[in-house]
Amino acid sequence: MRKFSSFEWVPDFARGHVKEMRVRWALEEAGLPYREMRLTQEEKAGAPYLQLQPFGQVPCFEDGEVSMFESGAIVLRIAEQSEALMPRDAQGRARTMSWVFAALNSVEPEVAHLAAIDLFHEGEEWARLRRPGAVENVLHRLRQLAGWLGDRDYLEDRFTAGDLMMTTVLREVRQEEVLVQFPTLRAYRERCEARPAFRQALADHLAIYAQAAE
Ligand SMILES: N[C@@H](CCC(=O)N[C@@H](CS)C(=O)NCC(=O)O)C(=O)O
Repeated sequence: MRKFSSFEWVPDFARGHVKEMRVRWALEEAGLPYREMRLTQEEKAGAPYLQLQPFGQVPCFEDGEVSMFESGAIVLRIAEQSEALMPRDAQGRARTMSWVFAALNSVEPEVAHLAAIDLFHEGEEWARLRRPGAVENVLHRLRQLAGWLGDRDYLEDRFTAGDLMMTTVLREVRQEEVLVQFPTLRAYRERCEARPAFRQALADHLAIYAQAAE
């Protein structure tokens, strides 16, 4: 049975955005059954969990054959086992992997930098000075992404793990001043979020915190 880690509690701003969502969504797309390993804040820093995830983060993943960590690597592992996430031909596989890495390495760093400024450093002098440059870097990447996407539904000719990963990164762009400039990316994100697998994953993820509040 496949198993991944999640947190039994996270602050409000993180709900719906914890990186285990990527794994949950991938497993739903693939139609593979799974179990969760819900961690307390103490457990994530404990020696047993650090054997599974050296940085004390979620998600980690086990499937009976491998034990691994890093959401991108885990999603690719699941994609290897499901054509729903990655075509079987060499070119299709290569393009899927390219987009997974593009989301994580080319787009996410800029998005995460701006998010950190707005979520964690609002009002600090350095953040006020840095913010315009950080916004411009996000705009630049999103202009390039929108240019590639054009009027396509997905990054390639069908939905892949690359779209899954890119959507989770675009979900971190919460600045209306940025979003308003990219109607096609907003529509792309919403198209991916409308997939039944995403909706199921999000509902199951949010249910953790609804239970915690009871
Ligand atoms: N690069 C890692 C990042 C994972 C990550 O940032 N996880 C966050 C939750 S979204 C976490 O566990 N934060 C707790 C911590 O860093 O102590 C991945 O993609 O799996």
